[in-house]
Amino acid sequence: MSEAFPDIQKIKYEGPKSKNPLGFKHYNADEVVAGKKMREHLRFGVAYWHTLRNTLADPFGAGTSQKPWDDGSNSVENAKKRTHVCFEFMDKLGVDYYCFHDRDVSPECATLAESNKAFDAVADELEKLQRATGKKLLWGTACLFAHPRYNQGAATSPSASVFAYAAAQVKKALEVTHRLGGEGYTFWGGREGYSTLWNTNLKREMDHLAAFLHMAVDYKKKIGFTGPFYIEPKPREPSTHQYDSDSAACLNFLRQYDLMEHFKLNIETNHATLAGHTMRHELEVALAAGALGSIDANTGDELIGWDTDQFPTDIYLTTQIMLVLLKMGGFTTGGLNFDAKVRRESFEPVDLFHAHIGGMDAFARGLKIASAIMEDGRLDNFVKQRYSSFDSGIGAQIEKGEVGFAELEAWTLKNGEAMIGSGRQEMLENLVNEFI
Ligand code: XLS
Ligand code: NI
Ligand code: NI
Repeated sequence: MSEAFPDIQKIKYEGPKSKNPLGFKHYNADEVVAGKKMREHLRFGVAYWHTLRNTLADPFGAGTSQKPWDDGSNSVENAKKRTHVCFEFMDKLGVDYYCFHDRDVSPECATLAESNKAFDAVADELEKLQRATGKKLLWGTACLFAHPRYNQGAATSPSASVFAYAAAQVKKALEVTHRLGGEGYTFWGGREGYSTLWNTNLKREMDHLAAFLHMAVDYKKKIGFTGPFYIEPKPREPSTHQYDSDSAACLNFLRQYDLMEHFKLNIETNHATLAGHTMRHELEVALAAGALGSIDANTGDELIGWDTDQFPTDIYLTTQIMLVLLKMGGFTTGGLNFDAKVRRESFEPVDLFHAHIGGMDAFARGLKIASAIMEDGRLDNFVKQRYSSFDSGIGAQIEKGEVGFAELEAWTLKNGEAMIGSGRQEMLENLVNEFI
């Protein structure tokens, strides 16, 4: 097969002074930062659905994306051709991972049996390509939101036959993910929510979603898939309300239905902001519960307000993300999957390179900055100091559970008015800016 990007060579690290839009200024895969190679910290992934399949249509107009290698058909032949394009792209970019939905890589056919057959044929091709290149599947997933049968949800559909179809689809997607050595498997509940409460039995739908996830856990054990399951929170769009609305809602759901040990979260920036949170907030909430698994790296547009899935270029954002990741000790099975698409106005194949290079450079800078902030230690020390009244005396007794209200009343009567120091927000914001 001829190359899809014949004019583009392997992207190289050229350093911060380079003016080449097709060179890395900061991402230097094998450079060691904070004790590990950049590629090991960052574990970038290409999102098949955006990079290979997104036509860049929007609610007001048709797609603009130019994909000269793609004949636009739903054939298995065309699907196989795309797998080669994906691997050429990853190779030229120097990205080690990719992620897909079943229906991104292979077509939805007239029957489930035919769709499964097509999926197997494309998986054969993916397996060969993985073997030849050493590239890996970060996670797989099933598309349970695009087909018209899922218009009222999949696991939360009011129709038992839709629930069954979705289960069959996830079963197959799990098998293929397992076969391809996928490091994890993601559940994003696209339409698992409601459009109106007037027709919805919320309790029953949430019970069904939990039953579905328990079945997935059982099946995972049955086939010997050991990677984690991820839930990807998002508050709405396309549903009015999605049950997995944010990190806290997901964690509560997992605990309520006894699923906590089987799931981690896959946090996406644009979903965090749609939920009215910062990315940092969502990450910290997941981390505090020991459930931060992976990241969908993108960013939204404050003015448009949808899930615009833009490539992340904001160094302040990437610095915060990398600070949380370093605090966690880095990814295990997760990575930074670019769940992002180029703008409708950026329709040429080369734009896909510019977009990913920019995202990778932004995270490389975020990593270096976060590592420098940690090495400097002042920020960390300030936070430690801020809580130091709990390190000894009455504070330590509170943390150890040795005292109750009566003891604290006696202590306060004896010690008088409480003491608290300044939070120093502005000083700390300035400190962080020293490094950016
Ligand atoms: C959509 C989601 C989706 C998931 C995978 O908003 O981000 O792309 O990551 O199903
Ligand atoms: Ni996503
Ligand atoms: Ni998204």
